[in-house]
Parts: sequence; C-alpha cells; structure tokens
Amino acid sequence: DYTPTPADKFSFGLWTVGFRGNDPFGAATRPELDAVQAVQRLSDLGAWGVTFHDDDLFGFGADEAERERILARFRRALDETGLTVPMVTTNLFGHPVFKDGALTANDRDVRRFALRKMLRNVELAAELGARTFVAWGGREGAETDAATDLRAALDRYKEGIDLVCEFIRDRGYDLRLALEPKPNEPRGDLFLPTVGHVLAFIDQLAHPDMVGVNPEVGHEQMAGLNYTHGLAQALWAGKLFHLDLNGQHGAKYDQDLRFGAGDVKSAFFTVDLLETAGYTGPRHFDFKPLRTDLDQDVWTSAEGCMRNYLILKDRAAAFRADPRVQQALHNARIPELSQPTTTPGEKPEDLLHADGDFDPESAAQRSMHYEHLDQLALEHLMGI
Ligand code: GLT
Ligand code: MN
Ligand code: MN
Ligand code: MN
Repeated sequence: DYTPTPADKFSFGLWTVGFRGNDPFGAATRPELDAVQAVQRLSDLGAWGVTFHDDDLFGFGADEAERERILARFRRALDETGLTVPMVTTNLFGHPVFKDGALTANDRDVRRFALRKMLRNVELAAELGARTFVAWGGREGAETDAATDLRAALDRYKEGIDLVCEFIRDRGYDLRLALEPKPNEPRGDLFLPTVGHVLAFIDQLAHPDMVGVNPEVGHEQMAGLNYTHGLAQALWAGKLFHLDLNGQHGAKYDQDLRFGAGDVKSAFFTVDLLETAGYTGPRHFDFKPLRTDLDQDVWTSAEGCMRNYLILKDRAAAFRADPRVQQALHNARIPELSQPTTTPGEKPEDLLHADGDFDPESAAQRSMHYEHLDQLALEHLMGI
C-alpha cells in the first residue's frame, strides 16, 4: 500500500517541510515550523532521516548557549523517534554578507568567515553522526562576468573545499563532501552548474576521493539536461554520494515540486536506475510544498514524495519483470551493449583488418524496435 518505512531510507531537509512559502514576489504564507515538530511528523510518516542547514536549526546569530539549548531539544526528538541525521549542510547564501558568494566572494574577509562557518558546521555534522556534508554554492556565481575573475574564483573554490577536506582528515571524521550543482538562481550564473562540471572539478582537488556529487532533479532539468543520465555518470564514477529528489517542469525557475510531480517519465527511469544500480545511500527529498497550501497539506506533500518513489519503484520492477519487456529488451539489443566491442586479446591492429564481410547497408536495415519497448515502459508507468 506504498506506506514508507525507515528501511526505505527516505530523508527530508528541515528547510523543505519548513518552507514558509516566501518567493521573490510575495511574503510567507505559512507560520514557522518547529524543528522538533518536523522530526516527529516526519517520523510518523515513515521517514528515516532529517537533514538541515546550520541556520535552519539555530538561526544565523545564535550564541553558544542558544545553540546548546536548541541542540539538546533536537537530539531528544531524534532519540525519541529514532530518526537519523545522514547529512548536514551549511547556509552560505541567506545572510546579506554572502551577497557576492562565500568561498568565491571577491571580499577575502567574507571568504574567511564563510570557511569558519563551514568548519564549525562540519564539527556539528560529525557530532550528530552524519556521513555526508553537502555544499551547494548558492551564491557562488555572478550576474556580470566583469565582476569576477572566473579562473581565480575556481582557484578559491578549490582552496575552500580542500581546506574543509583537510579539516575532516585532521579531525579523523568519517565524513564525505557532496557538491550540489545548479545552473542559475539565485545568481545569474552559478559556478559548478551541472553534474559534469562538478565531476571535472573534483579531479582538480587535493583529496578527490573525499568529494562526490549531490545531483538535484530540478537543477539538471533547468539546464535542459537528463537527470537520469547525470545520476548514471555520477554512479559510474563512484561519485553519487547523495541526491536531492524533487520535481520540475523544464527550463524555468527552480520549482522544487514534490518528487514525481514534474517529468514523471524521467522520475520513473530515475527510480529504475537507483533501484537496479545498487545505490544504497539516502533517498533525500529537497522540495517545497506549494505556498497555496497550509497545515496538513504540507505533510500530504511530504508523504507524496515518498509514495511516488515507492509507486515508481513498484512500476519499474514490474517493467523489468515483464516477459514481454525482456523480449523487447532483447530485440532492442540492450544486452548486447554489455558485450565489450573487441574480443579478448584483440589489438587495434587486428580490428583494423577485421569483419571484412560486414555490410553497413544491410546493418542499417535492422530496426531497433525502440517504439515498442518505450510503449511498454509507458504502459507500466501508467499502471496498465
Ligand atoms: C536550498 C537549495 C537546495 C540545496 C539546499 C542545500 S538549500 O534550498 O535550493 O537545492 O540543496 O544547501
Ligand atoms: Mn519582468
Ligand atoms: Mn537541493
Ligand atoms: Mn532546487
């Protein structure tokens, strides 16, 4: 009946169910949500984990005593519910001090402040047993290329991430970083805009093994890219450390719809990939309940994320198990793609002179039968 349990490893950001509905054109439509209440409600719904920014929990200016008090209360709620904190992240975008970025701000004092905020939050993440530390460069970017030095910005981005890794190593924490790409919004152009950019950036780092990607559905789709392909390449590179599931309708502002409410066919193949590729990490939702909706409707939205994942998991499994699909996959030569292109021991020199009888004209006459295969996928998705 698609009721989630902690074994499904569903997690939610405090900022998701806690989103108050403010947007660039209008004020909040919902009251503040207490973090302890969020933990309890999420646990009641069958979630496994809760994640947060430092500022979601404490507020930007909280002093040590205030932090301790809030943390004690939060920990009690975690203990009572059994909810885990698999991931923690840092708010380096909300306060006006970060108006020109954090790790890549032109103002060096701001960069040093941002790093201190991050290191402090790494301590908290480790203290709470989180295994992943997400870094979304929300304000790392520009509106005009006159206002930055693009190559220096990348040097500073690397310096910042390297320093956080060094800190984690020095402290001996069991923590990995996951960088979250986004092409734009709130800046005109953000640095590290897509999964591919992040993967290439990681190669330049001092400790590439400690750093992976946190791909978000909507962010790749805002760039017109195929989210499932991005996930697959991150998995292939051993870099899918975490992910943000939500919904988006094409290239427009970041919608952060509940998971499934967007490109549902893409969501079907995303779940199919995660469930067949052996991804064992959190199924983390980063969505914003519609600002038209209040009270219980917020929780209906959270529940919808999990239900949609479980329904799609069910549909994808049915698709894979269907003998007609297996035949169609065979007819489409999918298993053939797993065969290496050369035979063992075959050298380029051998290949150059091989297959003398291959006729490209007749090979071009082989239909791939993808229409039928795709129709079967759609019918399973639609529940026929
Ligand atoms: C913010 C952003 C998300 C990021 C969060 C982590 S904050 O809500 O829109 O995509 O994942 O910093
Ligand atoms: Mn306008
Ligand atoms: Mn996100
Ligand atoms: Mn988003």
